[in-house]
Amino acid sequence: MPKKNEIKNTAYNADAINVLEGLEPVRKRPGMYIGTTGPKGLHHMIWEIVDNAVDEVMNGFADTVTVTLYGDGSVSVLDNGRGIPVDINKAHNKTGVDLVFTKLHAGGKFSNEGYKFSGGLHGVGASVVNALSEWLEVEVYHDKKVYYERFERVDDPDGTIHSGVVKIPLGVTGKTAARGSFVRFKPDKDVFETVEFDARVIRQRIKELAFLNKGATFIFEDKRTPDPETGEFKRFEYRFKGGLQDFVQNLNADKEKRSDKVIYLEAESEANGLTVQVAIQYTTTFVENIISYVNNIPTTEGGTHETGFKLAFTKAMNDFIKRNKLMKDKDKDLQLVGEDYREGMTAVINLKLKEVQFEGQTKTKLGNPEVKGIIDSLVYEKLIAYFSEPKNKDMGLLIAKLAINAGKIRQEEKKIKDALRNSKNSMTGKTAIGKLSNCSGRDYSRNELFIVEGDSAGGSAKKGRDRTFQAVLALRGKPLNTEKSKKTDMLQNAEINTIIYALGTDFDKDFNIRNLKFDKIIILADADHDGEHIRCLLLTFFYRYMRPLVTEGHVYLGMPPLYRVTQKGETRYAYNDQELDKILSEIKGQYNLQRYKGLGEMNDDQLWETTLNPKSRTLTRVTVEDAAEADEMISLLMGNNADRRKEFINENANFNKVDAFQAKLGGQK
Ligand code: 1YM
Repeated sequence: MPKKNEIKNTAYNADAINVLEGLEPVRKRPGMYIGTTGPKGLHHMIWEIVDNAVDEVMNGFADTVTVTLYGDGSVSVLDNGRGIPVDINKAHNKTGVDLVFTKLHAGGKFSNEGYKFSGGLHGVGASVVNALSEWLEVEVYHDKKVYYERFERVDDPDGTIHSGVVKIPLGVTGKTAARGSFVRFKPDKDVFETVEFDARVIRQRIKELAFLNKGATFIFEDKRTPDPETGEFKRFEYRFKGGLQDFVQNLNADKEKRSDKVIYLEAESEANGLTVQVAIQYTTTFVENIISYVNNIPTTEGGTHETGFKLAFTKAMNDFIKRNKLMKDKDKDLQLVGEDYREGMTAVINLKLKEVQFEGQTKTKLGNPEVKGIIDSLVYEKLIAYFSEPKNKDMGLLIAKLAINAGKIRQEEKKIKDALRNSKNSMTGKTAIGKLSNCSGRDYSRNELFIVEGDSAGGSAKKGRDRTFQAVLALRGKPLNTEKSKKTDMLQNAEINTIIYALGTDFDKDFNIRNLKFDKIIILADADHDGEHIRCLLLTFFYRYMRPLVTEGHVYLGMPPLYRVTQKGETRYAYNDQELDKILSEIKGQYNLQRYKGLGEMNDDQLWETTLNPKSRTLTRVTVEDAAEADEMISLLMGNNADRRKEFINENANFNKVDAFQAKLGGQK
């Protein structure tokens, strides 16, 4: 409890005390409110405020949202909506602003009138952001006036910390013609592991929000450090008139298209007040890429909306094929299945829903059971209408042709697979085992598989490992680029085949994580361009064909050191240049410095000590975002669109993904 005299404005005393009581639990257990105090939680702070601004956009009151990073570690969000209410709410005897920023679970908005959809993964709201900030300022532009309020963290002499305390109560500070809300805050460095915002993460999300909210403008400004050459700050402005259609085209930008046409449909269920938008385009890849959102939140684990969509699509296409008699007599045994229609499909689904239930490992799976049937019938109806328009018939014919082809290949693959399974000297049997140096233990929850670049590093790893739980697979060359390959080729590629066999899970639609024989799959590649390429190819494979491995956190990047410093029999390793500088500044006298150009230069003891031994090594867990990024990079590097590649490199001049990837490898010790 605060001492009364510490709060300057007596009129606000009562409120302030309430506030302190209200926000205390958040500071005590930040993880409960934002999931983690790591980088993800830090960025979550921004998204909580952005959510409120985007709600204004979704409900038609605002059309511009700006996120700005500042040199003092603070960040602001601005919208041009109605403005957070500044009048007193009678029930609570507080202003709207105070309620929003000081009342926990102020999930119940002022009024439900005109309020439709809301995002917010945790729905914890702006008060949590306030509680976890050193300070937070709000400006509301309303009725030609600027309203301002400031909250701050207060430290008692006895060390007790109160955050989110009203420092300057809400009052009018000026005039304005604008309307909207502006929130600026500085995350508390005592709460978060890091308070460094990642511009790439923010820019990516801002762009995504622009795709999902068609016509609205989303701006990201990084005012932390000016460009050394131009002296200007980086600023990105996104506005997509085509919304989801632009999104799909952007996803496929570096891929070869079956047709430039994008199928787009939009439907609304009056009864449930639910709306759904879908955009679909076909590429020449052999994979299905469905991305879905609910109220602007990515549903990475899918859910009932995706299921409903797939059901509808399969039914509509089955109807189309029947109605147009597209199945030849000789194909009469061919039973097309849903996957046949989705090979090469890129689709984005955006659902707006009032009462959302998230479930799954990472709470990114839509659970609402009623949604499946609603989406199924809404989308089915729209698709039937779409394909019956004469101008869209070509699209239906194209998809039918692709699906029939895919169905035939599926049958063929099954034959090859069965044959491989049954044949004794196949890659799935002895040969595969020969390439894999398996571990002896059978505790799958402890076992680790190292996929190692090159034979010589592979050899060291085989010698250096603890063979009771560590298996090693040495890659000869580069693994196959699985994005451009047919599944039959993949099955016949030794590297890929061995990985599939070693993991025990099978792949693609037959993938089953319950058969996984390793808890960790650790990619060990050099910190150079080749190594980067290998990492990307493997991640692309896992992302495309064994995604749960990634989403459930089984895939890791090992991190070998770059330098070895020895002095008088004592050895130290440096994983990046800064670390090397630090070590060298600490030691006096003669020393010996070795720079590892690759994993292959390490002997088995050194490899064990630095990279294999769970007690001393450093691993980086691969996130879905990392893997998706790798996938995007592969598309780009492999793609034949030189202009796009150039554009990409320009766009990413300061956020270079390759660099970022490498920085990540070198930076996390
Ligand atoms: C920079 C962040 O928070 N904008 C924002 C928030 C609200 C409103 C408008 C708003 C909502 C409603 C009515 C309503 C919020 N108001 C509340 C609460 N941008 C930002 N813009 N009038 C204005 O939902 O009915 C919570 S958020 F609860 F006070 F109404």
